[in-house]
Amino acid sequence: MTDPINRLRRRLVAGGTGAVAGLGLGPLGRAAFAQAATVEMPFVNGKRNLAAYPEKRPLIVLTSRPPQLETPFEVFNEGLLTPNDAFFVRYHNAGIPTSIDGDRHVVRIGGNAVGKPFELTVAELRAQFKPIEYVAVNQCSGNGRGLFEPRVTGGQLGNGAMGNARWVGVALKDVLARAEPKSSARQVTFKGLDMALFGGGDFVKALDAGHAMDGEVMLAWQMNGADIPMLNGYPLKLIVPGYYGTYWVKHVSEIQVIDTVFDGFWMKTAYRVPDNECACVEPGTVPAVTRPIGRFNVRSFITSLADGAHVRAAQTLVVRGVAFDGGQGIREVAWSDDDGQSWRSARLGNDMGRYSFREFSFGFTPRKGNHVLRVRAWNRSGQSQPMEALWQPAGYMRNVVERVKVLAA
Ligand SMILES: Nc1nc2c(c(=O)[nH]1)N[C@H]1C(S)=C(S)[C@@H](COP(=O)(O)O)O[C@H]1N2
Ligand SMILES: [Mo]
Repeated sequence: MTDPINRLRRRLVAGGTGAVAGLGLGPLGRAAFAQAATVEMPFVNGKRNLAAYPEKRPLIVLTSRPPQLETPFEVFNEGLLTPNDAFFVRYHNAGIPTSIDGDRHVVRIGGNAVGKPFELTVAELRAQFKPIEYVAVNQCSGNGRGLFEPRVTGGQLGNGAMGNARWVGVALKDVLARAEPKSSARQVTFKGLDMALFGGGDFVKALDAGHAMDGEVMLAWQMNGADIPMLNGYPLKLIVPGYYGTYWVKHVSEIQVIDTVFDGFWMKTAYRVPDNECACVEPGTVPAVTRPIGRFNVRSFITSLADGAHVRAAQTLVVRGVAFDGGQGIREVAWSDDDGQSWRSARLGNDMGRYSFREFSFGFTPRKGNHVLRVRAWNRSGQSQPMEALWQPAGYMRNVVERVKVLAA
């Protein structure tokens, strides 16, 4: 990983062979890449290759250009923080950066609603502002999209388009303050280094000005104690805790404070949900009115048992999992071994903050035969998960109470 000439210079594609031959491809990664292992996702047309991209262990490949990689679900049982080399990757446009000088990378701050536009390097950003730190889940709006019935178009993902990490950076509010925002400021837009090569427009996202300046939205350079991996947004990534990953702009290079509501494609047309309480519509129909997607709803997953697991009868098993929501924090997790007819409380683990995965566990002593385990979480404002999946045409915000079938013998 270390380049003797320039410590922070990262390259994605090394050499001219055309192969994905980046630095940091460990021996495990190289082997798996050569073998082209596959996995079967739990839906029709779910066969996927596993491949190790630079700085990544073998991950589930949804598309290779641009890379869209999903985390194999068993990784979430390794610990509450998702390792950087297993964290999912999502891009929209094929023109992704392959070489960035992390210290000299420049961020421009301007727009028609600031008094003093300026620019600075990431090295200056690190030196001149007070660092902040917290743990937060990043989750793609389409996490679990492949599981919708009826099926919807878009990336057919399982539930591995999420991850939990410790982020270090500076409060966006502090950086914007230096540009002297005017009282006319309505929104703040964010653009990264990646480019649209085939139409669709560069990926630009916007937050309301008040949200952008809430003191929590962060410009981060560190993820789980290390530089952010290239594919996850090196050297600077916008962290919008509690909000879907679409706002977590990678390789941030341009920030604009504007006096209008931004109407670029990725806000006005894409990443919108039905504008109602459930963000859902009758399956097969189209919403009349939409709004930009916002905070996560409540989710919970068993991580220690895969669907279809075989276990020992009459022996107590400690079942573990994770729950999270859009930032209220998890108050309770209940579990059922009879497909949701009766429920008991699970134990909650350490609280790593209201934006983090919250661990839960419970003891389960199965009788011989088949069982359907389900877990359901509530957040501190009493919001929970639906027993049957809510539906919307874009396949966003899936948060049904999951089922894990277990056979005890
Ligand atoms: N520059 C840039 N940032 C981006 C995107 C992108 O296409 N380009 N995709 C967004 C979406 S939809 C998601 S889900 C997250 C995924 O973050 P990750 O790739 O680090 O996991 O990045 C977001 N930030
Ligand atoms: Mo996403």
